[in-house]
Amino acid sequence: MKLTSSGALAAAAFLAVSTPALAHVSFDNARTTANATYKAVLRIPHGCEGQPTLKIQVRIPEGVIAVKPMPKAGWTLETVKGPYVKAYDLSGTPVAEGVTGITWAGSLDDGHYDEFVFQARITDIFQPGATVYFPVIQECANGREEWTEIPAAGQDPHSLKSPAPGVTITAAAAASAPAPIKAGALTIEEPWSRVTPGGAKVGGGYLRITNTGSTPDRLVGGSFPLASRVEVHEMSLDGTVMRMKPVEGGLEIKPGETVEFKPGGYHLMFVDLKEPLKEGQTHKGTLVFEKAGTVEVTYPVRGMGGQAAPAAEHKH
Ligand SMILES: [Cu+2]
Repeated sequence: MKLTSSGALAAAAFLAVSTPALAHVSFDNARTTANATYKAVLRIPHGCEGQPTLKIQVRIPEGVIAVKPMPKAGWTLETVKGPYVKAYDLSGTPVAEGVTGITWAGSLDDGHYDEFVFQARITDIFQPGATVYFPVIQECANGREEWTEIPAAGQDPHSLKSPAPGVTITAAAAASAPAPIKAGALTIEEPWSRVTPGGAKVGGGYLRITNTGSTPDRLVGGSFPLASRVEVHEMSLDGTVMRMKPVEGGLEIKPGETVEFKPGGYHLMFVDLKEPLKEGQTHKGTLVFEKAGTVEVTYPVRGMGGQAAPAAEHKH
């Protein structure tokens, strides 16, 4: 946003912190998975300092393909096409060019709100946890707002005055979770493991175990194909440092209780890894319970993005 006085700046900064969705151009649904069609609904909440909006221009970033804007009554629609930096696979067909820009031209009063829609396929050059930014230029009768700022690595997007609207990529596995595993009175859900940096000797296993029965059970061990053994670990605070240690005698799962294994909490430790765990792999291991016995569990390996745990987690 363009601002004219320090008073306005302070007020706008406050507004941006408390109600960013009202102040900024943004997407209605700012989460999607890679390699799926994303319906982008761009919200234009106001004009430029009281002026009506006459044009909305969206720049399509590299790695976003098969873009189709939706025509809008009362607005003319134009697209710019061009070559991509590289060819992308679209259901088995390589595509090397496509829409790189969209312009809607019409008029939208400053006191009104409107939405502009396009669909696009965000390719898997974007990892889960990444945000894909679509710079937008809003032209008005008497000037323009440039929603083109992209946060640097580690920078809080809320600290930007005119951030480009972004959509965050979520892990596909989370969007289409596999069926829960049933073993006796236990239900095991959403197992996953995390990529390990080269040379790491341990990996982590995460999932959720619910005891639907009326007696306690106990997780006493397990197996993982690339590890020499599997331990159940918990995190605890040692002074100011989080450390992990094996749970002695196995972990009790009480009747009616759900135990969450997650980065920074209880986790399965795959000890003495023979090779690193890579994104996209799946590994079939087992969990061993006192009552429910041996249960087969398949762990998809996911990236670090959005799931990063404190580095201390892997210090024994
Ligand atoms: Cu551990």
